[in-house]
Parts: sequence; C-alpha cells; structure tokens
Amino acid sequence: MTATDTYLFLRAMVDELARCGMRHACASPGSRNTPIALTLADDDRIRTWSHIDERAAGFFALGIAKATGRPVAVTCTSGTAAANLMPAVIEAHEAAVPLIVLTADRPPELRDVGAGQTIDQVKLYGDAVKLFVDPGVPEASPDRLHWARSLACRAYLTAIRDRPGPVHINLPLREPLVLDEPLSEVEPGGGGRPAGRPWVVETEPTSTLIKAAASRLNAVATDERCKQADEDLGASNGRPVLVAGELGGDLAERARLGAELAAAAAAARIPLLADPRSGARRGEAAITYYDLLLRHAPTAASLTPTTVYLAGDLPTSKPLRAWLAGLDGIEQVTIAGDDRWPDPSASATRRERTPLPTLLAQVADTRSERPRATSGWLERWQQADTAVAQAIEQPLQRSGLSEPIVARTLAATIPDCATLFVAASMPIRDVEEVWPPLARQPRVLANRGANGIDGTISTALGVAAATAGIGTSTDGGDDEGARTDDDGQVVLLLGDVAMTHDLSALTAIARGGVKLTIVLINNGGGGIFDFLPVAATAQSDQFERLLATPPGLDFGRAAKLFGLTHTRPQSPAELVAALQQALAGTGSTLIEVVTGRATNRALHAELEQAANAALDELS
Ligand SMILES: Cc1ncc(C[n+]2csc(CCOP(=O)(O)OP(=O)(O)O)c2C)c(N)n1
Repeated sequence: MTATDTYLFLRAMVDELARCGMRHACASPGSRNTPIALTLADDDRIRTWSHIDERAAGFFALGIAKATGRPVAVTCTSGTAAANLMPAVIEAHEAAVPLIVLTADRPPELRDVGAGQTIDQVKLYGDAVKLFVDPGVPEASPDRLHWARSLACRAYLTAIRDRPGPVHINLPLREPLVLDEPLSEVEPGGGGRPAGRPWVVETEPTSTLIKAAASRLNAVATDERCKQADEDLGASNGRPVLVAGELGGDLAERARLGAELAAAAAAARIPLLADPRSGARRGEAAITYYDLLLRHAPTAASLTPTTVYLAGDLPTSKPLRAWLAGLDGIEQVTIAGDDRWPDPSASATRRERTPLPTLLAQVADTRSERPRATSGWLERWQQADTAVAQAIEQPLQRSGLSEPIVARTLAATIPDCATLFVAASMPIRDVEEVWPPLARQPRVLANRGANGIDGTISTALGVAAATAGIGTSTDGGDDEGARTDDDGQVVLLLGDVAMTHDLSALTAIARGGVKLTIVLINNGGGGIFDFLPVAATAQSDQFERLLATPPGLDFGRAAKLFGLTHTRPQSPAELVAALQQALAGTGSTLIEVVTGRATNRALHAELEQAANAALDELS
C-alpha cells in the first residue's frame, strides 16, 4: 500500500460523491486528513471551504446542507478534531440534515498503542449517524476501487433518503500521506460509469417524483379515499386546526410548501398556527398571535378543536405545546412522510404517512368540491387574533427598539429572496410571537434539532455560502440546488451569549469570502433565564455568574477584529436604515441592538397582560 493507493481510493470516492450531486465540502487542517482534503479540493465540481475549527466547520457544512438539501462532506484529522464535529452531527441527526463526515484515522497497527493523536474513532458518533463504515486502509485494486465508488454512493444516498441525516466514514490512512509523483489519470478497474453517471443510481424521493406520485395517486384515488380526506379536513368534524413547524426540504422547497399549505388552509377555512420557520404564516387563515392567545385559559378552552393536524416539526411556542398536550380525546394527526415522531406529550392519535407535498396536491386538486370547516370557526380564531393584535400594538410601539420590535422589523425589512437565520433562546421565541403574516417575507431557518446555542454563526455562514452562489459548480453541468438564490443574502438574529459562544466562526467571513449581516441583541447575558423560575429563587449574584453569564465584551472591537462594519441603531427607523445599508453593501455588518434583560422581561409581561385583558373582554 502506497500513497498512490490512498489517493486513487479517495479520488474514486470523491468522484462518486460529485457525480451523485455533492457541490460543497468543508476541511480543517491536519496531517492525517491531508489526502482527503487535497482530493476534495482537486475536484472542480466541489467547492472546498477551509476552516480552522472543526466545530465551526461542522456547523458551516450543516448550514449549506440545510439550504441546499444536499449532502455536504466534512473532513478532519484524527483525535479530538473528530470529536469537535459531534455537536453538528447531533444537530444534523435531530434536524434531519444530510452530512457526510470523513474522519481520518490511524491505521490499525497504530491504534491503542500510544501513537500520537489517536483515539477510538470507531462509531464515535454513536446512533447519531445513519451509517458508519470503517473501510480499512485504502487499496487501489480494481475490486476495491469499484467498492470505493459503490460505498461513496451508498453514503450519499443514505444521507439523503427517507429521513435525511449524517453518515460517518472513518478512513484509516497509512504514511506516506503525500504523493511523490502526479497521480495517473487512468484508474485501475476502468474508473466510473459512462457519461458521468454515479456507480449506483437510486430513485430518490425528490419533489418532482413526489409530484408525479401525487398525480398518479389522484388519478387512482377511490371515492372512499376522497370521502376519508374530506372527513379529515373537516367535513364531518367541523373544527379542525392546522399546526405547522419546519417543513423540511431545501430553501425553495420550504418556501413553496409553506405557501401551498397556507393556501390550502385558507381555502378550507382551517385556522393555521404556523411557526415562521414553516414559511406558512401567511394568507387569510394564518393566526399570528397563537402564542399569546393560547396563554389565556378561557380562550384556549373555547377554541378547542375537533381535529389537530401537525405538519412538520412542532413549533417552539410553549403555550401551543401545552394546549396540544391538554387536548384530551381530540384526534391529533401527525403528517409525517418519514419516521419522525414529533409528539413529546404522547398526544398523537394517527399518523398520516402520505408526504405533505402529496397531500397538498390532493387538496389542491379537489379544492372546488371540498367542504370547508364549520362556518364561523376560522372567524372565531381571527376575532381573538385581532383583539390581541390591537391590544399589544400600543405597548409594542412604546417599547422603542425592543427585542420583539427587532423581530418584527426584520420580517418587514428583509427581502423575500433573503433568509433570516434565527438563534435559539429569545430570538426564536420573539420571531414566533410577533412575526406578521406578510405575503412576501424572508425564509426563516434555525437550528431546532437540538436547540443548541452553539454553532449559530457558523450555520448562518454556511447558509450564506450556499445562497450567495459563491460555491456554484463551474462544470456547467447539473448544478440544481448548488445555487438556491441569485441574490440570496442571510441575516442572522442572535443573542450576546450565542454570539460569544461561536465568535471565532467569524474568521470564515474573511477566509471564505462569505457575506453575513448579523443583528445582535446585546441584553447583557442569557435573557431567557429571566423568564425561568430560577430567576426568582437563585441568589442574584449566583444567577448572574452561573446562569445569565453576561459576556461583558465590546462587540465593536470584535467586529473590527474580524473585519465587519459595526453599527448601533437606537430606534426602529435606524435599524431599518442599518439593515438596508448592510444588505446593499458587499461587506459583512454587525448591527448591535442594546437592550436590557429586565426591560425585556417586563415588556413580555406587559404584552401578555394587554392580550389577556382584551381576551377577557371578548369572552
Ligand atoms: C450548546 C448549548 N449550551 C447551553 C444551552 C443553554 N442555553 C439556552 S439559552 C442560553 C442563553 C442564550 O443567551 P443569548 O444568546 O444571549 O440569548 P437571549 O437568552 O438573551 O435571548 C443558554 C446558555 C444551549 N441551549 N445550548
């Protein structure tokens, strides 16, 4: 076995990944993975992004894969480097995002014998990966190269099929790790299949195929099935509600599904409680303030539905989740095309296996004859929604550049060809609480698989890398999905603790030439903890030091260190101007909004009180 074997084997694998559709990879420095990084970088169809920190590399890859819906390769050296990919692998697993992790390892004779930088990497990510393979030290015989090609296809297809997720190939590489002469173009065994075809082709459940399946299904749908669907959508039940979380797919698919779902709900007059991540908070049936109105017990009780449909994952809203959990004896239908089980309160009574796009196509096809929800049902929700909207408007307007106002301003200011990436903690909650149902609105993404505050900047940068078209393929061939939007831009909304957690990720801006607009809510620590019971029980110095953890950083200096323009708007109008300027420019910007945790908590309490008073009057 020579370096030639290593490089031929890796070149065959990478060639297959590119043939399957891979367009992006991320690499971090290290000696052992040099052959993997160089082989990826040598392939013109794949853009290889260089990262110093493996944790950031993992999340950056996750962001690209989230935006494009395609697997992204991540490679790193052996040892703790591989362990640093764990958080992104877990998020990819929980959020169903396709990743292909290519770790370099020591060959068998160097394992567990005190060799440097060697840990047990076998099944390092446990059950968080869909597939683990340790292919052994590469050999470049014809048989082994055919297998390398087949294995790469298997990894790609496994990552993307059914419920997508990460796969792990652990590659033991033996020295020498560099070639002493150029690699021959000729591959033992004849290389790949003719005409650039992958070694293995699998019928993928792409949206096109789902659409085709939908029309076939419609054509053969029996009367009985139609009757059943009518009942499901409210003909006999009367008071259905549709709840929508993240619907999955690449950015374009998400936007399309969201719009179609909203149209279907409006046509059937079904109240739609849609997390902005679904892209479905739009149209006549969208109920904006469900988070506030379901906190009001009499309203929540009076709006008890007969059937709940859940599309995608569960929204973040605690009141919504509590309300669903308390709906005893009500039919709750999870629309899940794969094996996801978004039911933490064990409330689901039925699972609809037909994928959402197929269901939507069926609904669209039969819309004219379809009975609607009981007359007046949607109106009752709308009435409560309007009452809350009116009640909170004044306190919101008085709050100046408050955290909810920032969320609302972003919805209205960021163009619909752009993407808003929202951090965990209060940003995701504020966006859900006040996001208006605009006809044109930016797409909303977040890491909600494991709800971590880690890797937030890195993931947003990955989304930006994919949407800005920087990483488009240059082969002129199949690049569908590699470029999701011509003028796609990404705005990141995050808190100061999440910002501090991933600060070094900002190196990717200069090193990778990625543009990002960051809106930082600097409220002096983790504002979310002020809403938890511990805020009232812990001693205040301990609360500050152990929970709130104010970073105490001068973010203007951080912006300077990483080459970002820094601005600090003082009013909603100044925020709009700062955003417009940031989006119009070519560089990255840090827009810092200074708020206070106590003020934010008081404002949220005031909004809830105002909503409750209005709902009291209504009931
Ligand atoms: C990796 C990780 N560590 C810790 C947490 C727990 N956690 C949730 S929110 C939060 C504070 C976030 O603060 P910040 O980003 O400033 O947002 P804010 O609460 O002010 O909106 C922490 C530490 C987590 N979710 N993920």
